[in-house]
Amino acid sequence: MPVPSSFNDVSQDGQLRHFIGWVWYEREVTLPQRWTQDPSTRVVLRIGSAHYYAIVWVNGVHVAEHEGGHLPFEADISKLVQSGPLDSCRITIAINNTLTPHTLPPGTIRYQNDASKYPKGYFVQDINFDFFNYAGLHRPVLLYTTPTAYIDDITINTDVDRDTGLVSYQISVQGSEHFELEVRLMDEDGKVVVQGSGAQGLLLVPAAHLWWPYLMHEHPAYLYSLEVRMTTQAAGRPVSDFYVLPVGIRTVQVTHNQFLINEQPFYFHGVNKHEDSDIRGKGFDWPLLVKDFNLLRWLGANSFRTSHYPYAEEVMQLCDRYGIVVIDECPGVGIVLSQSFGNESLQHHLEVMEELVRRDKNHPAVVMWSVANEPASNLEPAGYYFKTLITHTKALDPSRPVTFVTNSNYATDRGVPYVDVICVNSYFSWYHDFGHLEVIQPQLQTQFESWYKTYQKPIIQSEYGAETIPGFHEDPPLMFSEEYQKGLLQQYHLVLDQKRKEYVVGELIWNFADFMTNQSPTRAIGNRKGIFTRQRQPKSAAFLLRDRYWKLANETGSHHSVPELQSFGTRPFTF
Ligand code: BDP
Repeated sequence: MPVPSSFNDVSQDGQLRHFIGWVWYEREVTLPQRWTQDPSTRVVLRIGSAHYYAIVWVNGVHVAEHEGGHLPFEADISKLVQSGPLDSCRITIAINNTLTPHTLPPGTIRYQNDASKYPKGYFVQDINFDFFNYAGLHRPVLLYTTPTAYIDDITINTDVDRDTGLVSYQISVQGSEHFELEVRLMDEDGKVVVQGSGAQGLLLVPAAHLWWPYLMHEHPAYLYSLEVRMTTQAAGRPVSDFYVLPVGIRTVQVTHNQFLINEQPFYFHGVNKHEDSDIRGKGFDWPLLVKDFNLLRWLGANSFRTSHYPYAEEVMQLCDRYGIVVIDECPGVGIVLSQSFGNESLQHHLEVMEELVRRDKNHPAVVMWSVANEPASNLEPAGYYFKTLITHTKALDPSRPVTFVTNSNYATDRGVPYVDVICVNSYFSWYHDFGHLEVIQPQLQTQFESWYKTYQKPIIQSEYGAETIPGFHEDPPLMFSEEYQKGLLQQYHLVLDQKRKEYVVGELIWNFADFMTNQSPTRAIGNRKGIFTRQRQPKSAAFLLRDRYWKLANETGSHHSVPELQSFGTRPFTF
């Protein structure tokens, strides 16, 4: 089985596509002698994402267990590979993709016991989310080394005082009590602009270049490099570890009706995405990723939400580099069963937020955390659940606003009192009053006004859209045609154009591209609400949205003409 990839779509075996249970990956690798014979080398096995529950052995010895896909985990395997007679190392990973009411996302295994209808032992995996439950090793599995005394973590926070950038840092070192830390911040030309020392400190950057979103500034996404050098002694020998972290200096604030980046109002005009493509499913793929970024640029999108789970770290790195603003969502999607609001689920959800914040806290592109999508937030236990979850997330990262995405009624939602920005999904004239584009304007106005009157918080239209089969044309528009998708978007835009002058701070289309789902009578081979097909070709609505986004960019940011050059090629990709 290729890695990284979902296992579901690479074979001709229908049973494997729908398989639920344990799958096993195994690979034998030969390690360099330096790794196996030098006890001052620490050897680490890192798994980028294993969906869903993973147990890992090295040379038959249990080294790690991890619950949850979409986030990395590691095991220190130095002792194992340094004690054996061999330079080889057998890595075995067992993965189980079963979802239960206490996993994230939750699911239920339903046994079909009626022997007159189903074979013996028949069961299905029920889920309450609308994407295919791809599984396997979705991201790279890596072996890497550090010295036994090493830089374990760095936390950066940035602020701005007039034209001075403030970069505070905190560095944690493992494996040594006595060490020295030197810190240098370099600009994009490689010039050292400020230096520091010690495990924590504040760097003052005179005449700082701020990190600006794409289309908001003529030089967006300015990144400094923080170089951290740790030196210490081990067994009488000098040891050093060195780490370079891109740093964007920017601020984020939320008022009662604005989302501010560097104290300027920011309007999200972007997309919701999925990690999804033909054959590889949710498997990480560089060409696909770069293509998607080129499409974002073509579209004039300045943002996206990582619906409905954390995306690969490489995605976040490109967002930093190109100024694409991110609402970073955890896999809290489809929390609708009352059992999923209990302590066991909450505890796991808190841990997932810890893992997510630890992984993504230093990305300037990440401006807000989303702890869930469309939970049953009207249920009684949802109040305590979201209060605890959001308070915890704010304690982990006091520098960013927190939200979750709701589709509940404004009058009964028990989670929204705790969010900083209200994110609302609605599907007027699609799931309700289907076929009636004329109801969109009054219904959307009522939606925005009700939420704002109740909470006086800024609002993002975090999803809206229509299923569209490319090549279906109907005028007057009929559902599923390209004209209907365009018509629906235009009706939403009329209201958004009024309300963005007041308190609506963003619009994110559902969805960037068509994506795979479970089979159902309402899904014609997956969800077709993409403005691009699954193969990343535009439907008519993509051109409509492109005109709109470039106009919005010109109104709210610096001036741009729709680029002739439709790719990020003006700045070379170097990794
Ligand atoms: C929303 C969900 C999203 C779905 C979308 C749809 O947040 O995951 O794919 O509806 O039905 O409710 O297309």
